[in-house]
Amino acid sequence: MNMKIKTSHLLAVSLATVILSSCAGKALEAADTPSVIPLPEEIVTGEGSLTLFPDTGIFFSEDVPDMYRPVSALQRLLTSVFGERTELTFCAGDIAADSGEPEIRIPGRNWVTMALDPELPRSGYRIEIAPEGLKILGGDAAGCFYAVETLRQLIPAEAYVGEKVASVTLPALTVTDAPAMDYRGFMMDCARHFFTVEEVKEVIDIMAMHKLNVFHWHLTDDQGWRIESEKYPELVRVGSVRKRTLIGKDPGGTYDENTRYDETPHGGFYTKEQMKEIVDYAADRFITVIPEVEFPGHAVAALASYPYLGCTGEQYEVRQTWDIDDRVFCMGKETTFGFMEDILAEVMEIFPSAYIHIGGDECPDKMWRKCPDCTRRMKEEGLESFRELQGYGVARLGDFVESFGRHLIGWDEILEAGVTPETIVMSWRGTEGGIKAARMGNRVIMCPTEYCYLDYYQFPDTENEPLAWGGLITLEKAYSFDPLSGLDETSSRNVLGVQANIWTEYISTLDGFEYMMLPRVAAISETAWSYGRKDWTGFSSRISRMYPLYDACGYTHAPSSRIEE
Ligand code: TNX
Repeated sequence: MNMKIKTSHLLAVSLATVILSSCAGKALEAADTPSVIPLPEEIVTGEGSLTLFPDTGIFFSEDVPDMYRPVSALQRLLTSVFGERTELTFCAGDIAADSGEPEIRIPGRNWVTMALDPELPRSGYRIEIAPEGLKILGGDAAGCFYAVETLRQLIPAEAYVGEKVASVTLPALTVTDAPAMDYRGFMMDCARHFFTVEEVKEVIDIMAMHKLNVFHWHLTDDQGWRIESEKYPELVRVGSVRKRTLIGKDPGGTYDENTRYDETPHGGFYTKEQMKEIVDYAADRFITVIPEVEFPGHAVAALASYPYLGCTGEQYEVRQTWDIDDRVFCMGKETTFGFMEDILAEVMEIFPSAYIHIGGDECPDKMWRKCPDCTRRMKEEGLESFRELQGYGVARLGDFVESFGRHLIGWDEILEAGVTPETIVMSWRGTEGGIKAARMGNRVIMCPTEYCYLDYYQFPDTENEPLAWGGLITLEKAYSFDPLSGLDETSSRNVLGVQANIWTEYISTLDGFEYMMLPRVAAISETAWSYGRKDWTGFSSRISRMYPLYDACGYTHAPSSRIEE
């Protein structure tokens, strides 16, 4: 037996046990019918129940790569229920091959056992709750982590607020689960409005609660550049701050003396350390961060910082209004590519993700048409249209990113100019682009505006809602999304998964952001995790059990009463 716990620690453990168990507190009992979002593959109820106490220990099999992540997650979960717990509640050792039980037992302690089961799929897990104990088995460490997130929902929400908990009783049951889709994404726009590291972390927590695993971080746009760069300090000094912010609805370019602005400058950026901190925080929750650097459109903040990056060299201001801007990166001058390659190299050093997002959306060619450098480039390269010029630029950066062993992701506009087979297409203007790309053999992420744009209104009576971009995506509408519709089995395999997006033109606070995210992100997460077993009636009853959990965690969400209307 390979015991990693020392006798002195054992003594400390039992002392801690005595202290903790002598504290009074509420005794909670979970509902008999568990309610979990996203819907697990199978829940089988058993006989009897299990009661967890404040001294619940965590016994985990050692020598499993990354196991410390789900173990820490479980420790955090138990702490949020029972209050501060001693580190000494951990114990690493062998799990007996025959029984699957820890080979040691400390009398008087209840244990959650966490181990791998090679029979389970990647990211899959099984939770076995029985009167004898609680066992978490994962196909890998990620699977164990998702089991912890399910356990969070099996515990009554009252456990996470108020008075200390003395015990939690859970009905005996077995949950068997695995994700249907590998890519379960969420995009946060931190360019239009800046959110602090702590706020971004809370959004990542909400993602983890819903078993999402890719955080697409929109970091640059016309209205702000948020990435600290050693080589290009003006990006932060100039590009990260706008003078003022449009208040109210964007009138579509017809601004006059009646247009209202908040005259307070708005800005912010992330240092390299902060971005790495986010990468690590997300990794602990099995979430990959994919950074997005917009190119060649949505570039005004970059051009304001370094005017030579534009076609005319004019000095611009960081943009203060929304919508599409004509001022984009010059595609003729070599300096543009030098800049983008330097930035991408810095970005790839911070973000270890296999994919790097290059934007590519909404890029007008008005400046290129008048630019001698751009037209010369077209002649030299034999390019017949301005879209081909955009394709040329994206392909160059694609080669650069590939030379680092990474792949490019772009919004579906990049299809118009031709893409390499390695490029991943993010389909946002409907699913047509995604369908076309998947049929071509490219990998695809589906996030059409119609279902996945959570910056759109969620209730039809928009006058009573915080100002939003427009559109209407009710919870039911978001839930009804079928990302594989229109695809045969072969091309369906190219769909990596789905993503919800929140753009922040009209969202300036974390509360406002969470209001748009919750509960609709739960619907998108169920499409990604539970594809093939979705059922709106079941979801609409299960979602009502999420509100107390959101409240207990301090997350703002849309009101449930209006959703049930
Ligand atoms: C379109 S989606 C955009 C964003 C806006 C969003 C508002 C995409 C690739 N581009 O720049 O913020 O609509 O919903």
